Amino acid sequence: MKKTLAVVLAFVLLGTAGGCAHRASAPAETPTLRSGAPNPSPEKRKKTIKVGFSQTGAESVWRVANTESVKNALSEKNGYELIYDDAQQKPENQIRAIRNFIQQKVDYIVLAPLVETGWDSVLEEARRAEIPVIIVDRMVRVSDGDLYTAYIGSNFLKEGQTAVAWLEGVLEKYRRDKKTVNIVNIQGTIGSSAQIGRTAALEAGIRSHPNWKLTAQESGDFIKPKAYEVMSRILKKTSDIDVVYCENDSEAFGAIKALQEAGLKCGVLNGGVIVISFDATSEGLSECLSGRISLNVECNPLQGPYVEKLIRDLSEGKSVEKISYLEETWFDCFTITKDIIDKRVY
Ligand code: GZL
Repeated sequence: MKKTLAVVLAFVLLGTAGGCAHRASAPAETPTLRSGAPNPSPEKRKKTIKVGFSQTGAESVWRVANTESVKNALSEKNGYELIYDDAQQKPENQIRAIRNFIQQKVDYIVLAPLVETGWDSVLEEARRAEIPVIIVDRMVRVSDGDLYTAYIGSNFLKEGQTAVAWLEGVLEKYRRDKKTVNIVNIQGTIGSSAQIGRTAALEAGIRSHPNWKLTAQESGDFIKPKAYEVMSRILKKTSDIDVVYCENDSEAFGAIKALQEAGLKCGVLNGGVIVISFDATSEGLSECLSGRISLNVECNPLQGPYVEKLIRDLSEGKSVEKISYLEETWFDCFTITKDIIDKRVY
């Protein structure tokens, strides 16, 4: 059963009255996970739990926040021995790291998979070694769902659908819903769940709006320099662009640099190109406050406490949810405030 975690932490960050935050709806029956739930003090725990954590790399501010969240939760003072591996954006490094964790006889493996495919055999090795695997952030596509014990991350398709619904509304508000809308899609790392979901939502939106045209689509690999290079190349061919749909903040920063160098304004409030982004990092929200980013859909990297709870429950023999999504919200240039940004932790 899929479950959306009502993340109390997010409520604290965003505030409620006057927060102007838009709350992605969580099913009413979703229990609210008490963030900061008291960890059993190590002396109460029989033994230290040894965890191997394979992370994609450090490609974005989001990723650094995600790493810190997991490291802080699986800390020595919380009763864990964490073996961390940075794969430098190479899936083969993640496979090597998982094999290394198995040799070191860890109790649990946490995997943030760079891309969705290619995991069956190494996860089978972990299963044979009877080491539970928890998938975080992006998802794996495997032949046997029992190759991992639990997943906790984001619903990337829903993030993209939020962006498309917002775009429909803003085009109508500015009476641009009947004219041709030229859209550039700067995709994330091809084959990653975040890219697959966010791209799929945009492509579905384009299919359902005959006046929406996909002018260009290319990967910026979730990093600023690549997005800058891609956007600059596209601008050499055309500047008749209405929307740039970037699949994370780092890409949006690169695209905005290129758009400004081409003499184009950014932001619907500035009468310019509508730049859409994902992650809602503090820097990304500052770009929203300036109006250069028109919409920023949150992708919550603060997964550490929920991973720790999963491991704690498993180590106490409790059953756990197979699939859990963190609750996420969105911000736009019309409602973002400095107060909201000041409360963000990443
Ligand atoms: C999303 C995550 C993506 C972020 C990017 O959960 O996988 O990877 O959106 C990051 O910033 O690089």
